[in-house]
Amino acid sequence: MIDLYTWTTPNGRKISIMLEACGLEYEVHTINIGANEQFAPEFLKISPNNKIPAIVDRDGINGEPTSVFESGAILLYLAEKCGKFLPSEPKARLEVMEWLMFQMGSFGPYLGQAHHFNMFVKEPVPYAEKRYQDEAYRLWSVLNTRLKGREFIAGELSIADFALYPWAARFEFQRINPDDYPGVHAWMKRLEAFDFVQRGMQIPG
Ligand SMILES: N[C@@H](CCC(=O)N[C@@H](CS)C(=O)NCC(=O)O)C(=O)O
Repeated sequence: MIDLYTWTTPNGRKISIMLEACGLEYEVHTINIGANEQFAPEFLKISPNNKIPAIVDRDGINGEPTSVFESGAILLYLAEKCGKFLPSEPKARLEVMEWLMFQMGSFGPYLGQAHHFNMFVKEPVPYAEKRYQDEAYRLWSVLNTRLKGREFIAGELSIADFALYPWAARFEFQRINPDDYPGVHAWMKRLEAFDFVQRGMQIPG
């Protein structure tokens, strides 16, 4: 059994999609980041950077409870645990790692800033709005180029797809029209067709 600490955001949904795809049993614990629950001392013990997602695998390393924070680390941990969605062949594995890190370092942090300055800021900040909007267009173009003629981001369906999809799915916050990025749009539809992706995207309900 895995305890999943999460909220209704793309980073949380990467992990619920992965848990659903692996068919692992898990219990959802909501951490309402709007109510500052991420700063509770009990949560900081498993997620020292006060962010969701985090997991505790009750039957983890050496059969002992194992906590993991940072969504990229969690995806890698779960891929190793369930033996799926991360190839062992070195070249294929490297490609998955590259696109997973692209998500962790760019197609997430910068899009998160676009969400903030487009949707949640109290006073508009035109410089920041433009900076992150331009970066959103650029990042979607990078993803679009990569996905042209490919079914998934790196060979077979992988944790890199699960990391990228929930961020792409928030395209409205990024003022993106997916029709302008046909490679990404077709890939999103492919991902959306998986029932485990649909279930993962509903967590927490
Ligand atoms: N690099 C982290 C980022 C996680 C993250 O930014 N989580 C946000 C929600 S999507 C959060 O918990 N924010 C609460 C806060 O910053 O106080 C990861 O990928 O796990």
